[in-house]
Amino acid sequence: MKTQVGIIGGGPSGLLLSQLLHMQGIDTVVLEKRSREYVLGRIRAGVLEHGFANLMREANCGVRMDAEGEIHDGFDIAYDGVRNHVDLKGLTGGNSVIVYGQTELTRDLYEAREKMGGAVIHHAENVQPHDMTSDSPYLTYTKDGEAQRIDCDYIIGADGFHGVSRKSIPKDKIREFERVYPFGWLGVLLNTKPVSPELIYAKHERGFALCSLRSQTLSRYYIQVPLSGSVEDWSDDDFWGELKRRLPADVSAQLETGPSIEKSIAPLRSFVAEPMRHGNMFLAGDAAHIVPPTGARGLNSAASDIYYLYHAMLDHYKKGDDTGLENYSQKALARVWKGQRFSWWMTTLLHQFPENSDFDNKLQQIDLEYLFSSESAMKSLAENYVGLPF
Ligand code: RFL
Ligand code: PHB
Repeated sequence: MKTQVGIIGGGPSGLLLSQLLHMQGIDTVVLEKRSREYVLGRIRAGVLEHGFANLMREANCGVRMDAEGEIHDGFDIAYDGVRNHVDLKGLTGGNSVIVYGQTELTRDLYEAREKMGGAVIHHAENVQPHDMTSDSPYLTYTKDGEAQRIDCDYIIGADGFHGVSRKSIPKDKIREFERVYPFGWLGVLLNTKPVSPELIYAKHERGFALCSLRSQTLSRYYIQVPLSGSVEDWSDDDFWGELKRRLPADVSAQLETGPSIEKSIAPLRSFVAEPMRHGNMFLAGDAAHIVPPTGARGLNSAASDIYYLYHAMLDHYKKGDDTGLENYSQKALARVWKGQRFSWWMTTLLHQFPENSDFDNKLQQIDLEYLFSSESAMKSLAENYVGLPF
């Protein structure tokens, strides 16, 4: 088989790029290891920047997002039993975020790919990129026990943190930067009215908590947990007890609990691989960088990679101009690192770190007090949360 752009990974990054390029007449094939149902069963992001939303619209995938997604003009940070409001709209001069689940967004992308007859191959096993530094790179994989090969102009590694793309780059050609946090997030999803129409991030001495949502009938809650335990250690009742202890009393009193329909633990990690290109293979999204979810940057950072790659590919195929491809890694990384800084800062601000000294804890408290007392600090938070320009 032959294509112009061979994409490894059928998550939001790979699907969005495939859809955008196909609409411009550029041929792509997406190789996804898992089934569509499996990909859609992963409950992940919930908060989108407008830059991302615009890309979804440009990809002809924005109709349901615009109809069902919620515009959020602000959120709360609870600390010491008090809710402090972050007025995103006021602080950024009119910007906001959209609450629309990654599951729904991925479903929209799959449906759009299907409608256009886009090639998305599920259950592609043993995917491997080859000859990445040559002018004729290719992909091999196994499907239903048979070996397959796809020749392409370019390979896109959009196969997430555990994918094969980044790992196929020789160790001396890539540098990795990493911080692993000594805790994870235990998340539950349930069919109840959210405790608050807007998100609440809570700092508490027992650990961080987050009240989020997917819609006004679907709630998503998280608590910081040690990595030593497993999800089986947490009954729903244990979860509600712990969440209530960490929220301000008035919020806990209003919390509607119920049976969880999903429960999982996500470890927290900051990670960046540089450069995001090896010859004619380009990395995008979680394959190249991940953040702790605290600042809601992960999927949004993936979106800016796709924006840069999409325009670079357009320039190459439509104008014969390779400047965008040459500059892709540098340009993408400049924005990625700002997202990294913000996610690290918000994580550091709001979590309990078991190894912290009294001095560290005091500084954390002062950082929060300064934030709530300074409009400049609040503006900086808001500008990063709604997403820096592409
Ligand atoms: P994905 O979604 O991991 O998709 C990669 C795809 O590649 C497939 N794959 C392979 N395919 C073929 N061959 C192989 N060898 C392969 N190896 C893997 C996988 O099956 C998968 O389908 O990466 P992508 O597309 O770059 O998307 C990134 C986002 O998923 C991620 O950044 C966000 O979910 C992060 N995130 C959030 N981001 C936000 O912007 N806002 C949020 O509010 C937010 N909340 C979150 C989050 C992530 C979380 N977890 C669980 C990590 C909340 C949580 C709890
Ligand atoms: C979510 O709803 O899953 C979510 C929202 C905001 C975050 C992280 C996760 O910062």
